[in-house]
Amino acid sequence: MKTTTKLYRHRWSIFFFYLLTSLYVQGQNPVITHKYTADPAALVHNDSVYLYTGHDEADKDFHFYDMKEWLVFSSSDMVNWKEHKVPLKVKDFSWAKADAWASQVIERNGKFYWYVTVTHATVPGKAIGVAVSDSPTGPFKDALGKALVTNDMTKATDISWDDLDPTVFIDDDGQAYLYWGNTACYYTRLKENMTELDGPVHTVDLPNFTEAPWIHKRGDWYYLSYAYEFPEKIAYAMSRSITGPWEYKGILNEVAGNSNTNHQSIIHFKGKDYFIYHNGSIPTDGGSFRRSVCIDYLYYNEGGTMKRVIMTSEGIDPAD
Ligand code: FUB
Repeated sequence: MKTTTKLYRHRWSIFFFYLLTSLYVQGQNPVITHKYTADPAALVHNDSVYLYTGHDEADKDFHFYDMKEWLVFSSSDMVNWKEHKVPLKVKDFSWAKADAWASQVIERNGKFYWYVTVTHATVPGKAIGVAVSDSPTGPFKDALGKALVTNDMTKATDISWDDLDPTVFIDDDGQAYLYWGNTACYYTRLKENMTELDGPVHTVDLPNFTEAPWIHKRGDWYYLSYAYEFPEKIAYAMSRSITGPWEYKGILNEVAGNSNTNHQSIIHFKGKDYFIYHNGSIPTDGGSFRRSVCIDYLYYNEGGTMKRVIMTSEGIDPAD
């Protein structure tokens, strides 16, 4: 074969190799790299996933949280994420003074309710607020003009930061529940309007509960996952009822590299299950106060228990 023909074929093979590799989109962890993102809460709505996060803005020499706003990203495959305009800030709550900490959005009757942690301006300690929007990407506005939960309403611990990390779940009969807490895990019912508590505040007894409760349901099982010990692992309990009794099932995820918090969100999307969390793995300044959201697969055992999550750098393939 002539040398020119060989060269010609060689060039075409290189061209096809690059074409094929560029068509194959692979995920990566962390999934967002241009900003530090923390405390993921994912919502599946109309064939898309909306990923709500906090925004870590601490300087690398500042060793605590600096969080003033929340962010929202959307995706139809969980690999390619579109960032939307900043949908909510601490300053949107006139009664709050700081700390856009962990949150969750849920949809009811075409409205999107965003339950957030902030520091209250006048009642000492953390508080839970709720914002509302007609769209999953906002704009959101304070739904109440005051806090939904303040530190003086809960008495299971003496600390002032036990009213944080809200998670919301609507049961099959339409009853909504709010879970939250730090060192004590609290829950109560919400009224149908989603902006008023409906009855007393209860506690759930869970081994080494730190914070970050997340409720999800699969089949007939309810799951309550949560941050366990400190530095945090994620553990979980299962129940046949949203109000318990909860049976502790063990560790679901190990300490997430280079971050003392882990904060999980669990969803089912397009036939697969996902474990969404944060770590401090962005080189070289990532860490406990400069965190980044990651996504890995979640698998169940027969009988409904969950397999230990394997955290990866590669992340997931595009969902289809
Ligand atoms: O992001 C601030 C706090 O760190 C959250 O509220 C906790 O869940 C932990 O991730």
